[in-house]
Amino acid sequence: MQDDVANIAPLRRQNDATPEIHTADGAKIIYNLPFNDLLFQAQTIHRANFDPNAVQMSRLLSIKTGGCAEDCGYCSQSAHYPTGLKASKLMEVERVVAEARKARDGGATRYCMGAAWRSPKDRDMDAVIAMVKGVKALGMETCMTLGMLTPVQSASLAAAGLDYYNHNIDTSERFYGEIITTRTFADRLETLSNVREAGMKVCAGGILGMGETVEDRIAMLVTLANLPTPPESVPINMLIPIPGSKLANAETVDPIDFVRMIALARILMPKSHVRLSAGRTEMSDEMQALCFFAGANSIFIGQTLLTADNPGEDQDSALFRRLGLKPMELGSVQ
Ligand code: SAM
Ligand code: DTB
Ligand code: SF4
Repeated sequence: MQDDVANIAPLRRQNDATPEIHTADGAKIIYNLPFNDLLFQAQTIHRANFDPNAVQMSRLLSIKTGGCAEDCGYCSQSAHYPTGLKASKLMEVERVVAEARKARDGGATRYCMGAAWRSPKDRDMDAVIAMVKGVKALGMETCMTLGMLTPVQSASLAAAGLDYYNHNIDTSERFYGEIITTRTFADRLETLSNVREAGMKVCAGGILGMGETVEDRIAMLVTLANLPTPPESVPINMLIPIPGSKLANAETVDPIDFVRMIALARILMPKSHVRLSAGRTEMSDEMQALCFFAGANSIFIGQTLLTADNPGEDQDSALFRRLGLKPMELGSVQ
């Protein structure tokens, strides 16, 4: 079995000038392996690349909430849907840095700042650059997600010391237009390329549970794995249904299918951090344990994501104790 799988998806050497190209058909064969074979394969690859018991912990802050011009059907922050969320202005730099300090003292090694923008306005750049510098000075890794970026904006964030930029492709190219109409899948890829060109690390993933097919989910991972350099971080979100949004009543994802996707992400992108992102409040400890076994090795900690709930610290430390997991030290891998 091992050899068969290795033939379908040879371990690509990342950053190689001639990387293996993954095909949707090959990825589908892996996805449909007997569950035990799939998990064994994923765990074997995981162990070859990471400490299997270490999980990276990031903390999120919404630095600018709500009132977004985009019409993303899953989002609480889109102005196109009556989600009841109150919009607010860009936070002050000092407040952001103070929140980051608290997160660092609570064990987070990376601070992720998110803004409900289609893209940053030039007048906002000085403030976000000051935030990057202030958070970096605390000794944390920095990540931002601000919407689409031009090459110039990407370069100035990189120069300020921004380590990661999060920009999700969310789903397959085929299904994208069902979820978002105010921008295209190609727009997303263009920003990812601008971010990469500017020398930042890329965080890009998507959401499961928006009414997409299994083929759409696989196509999303194949797109990410086939980028010239795959993302260093791949967040896999389970849709948090937002009342009032277009996807308020979307059908939930089968937990076994979700775990299969984590395993596929681990196999297609052996050296990337696979992040078990939104939706953990609805996952049992057992489901999360299977996700970690399948290769997930990063989570968001803290009571709130951007606007929605996340398991709090007490719950996560109990889970980590039950599973013998430990926080990943900064700089231990990658
Ligand atoms: N405005 C920026 C953008 O769209 O790139 C950054 C913030 S946006 C909220 C970041 C990501 O969060 C989205 O790309 C999406 O993948 C995820 N997300 C948003 N709402 C979600 C929800 N209700 N459930 C799961 N994931 C969600
Ligand atoms: C990602 O993929 N998930 C995070 C982060 N990147 C920015 C955001 C999840 C948001 C969940 C919904 C909310 O809190 O509003
Ligand atoms: Fe705006 Fe981002 Fe939400 Fe889309 S996902 S509505 S771009 S905040």
